[in-house]
Amino acid sequence: MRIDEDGDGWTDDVNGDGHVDLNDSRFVRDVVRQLGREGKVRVGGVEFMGCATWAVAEMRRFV
Ligand SMILES: [Ca+2]
Repeated sequence: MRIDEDGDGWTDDVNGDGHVDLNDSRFVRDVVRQLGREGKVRVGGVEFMGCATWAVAEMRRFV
């Protein structure tokens, strides 16, 4: 999973600090984990890949 709402092919500054870096991946990870704790999604795992600005999660919506 990568947040790229402006479609420029790069991860967005999701935490709004003006930089795209590992902290954005951490932010996404924390949001995904929180959604899992709240029972809104089922999280299979969250981890970072090569590029520090990528976060990967496996999520399945409850049906
Ligand atoms: Ca940021």
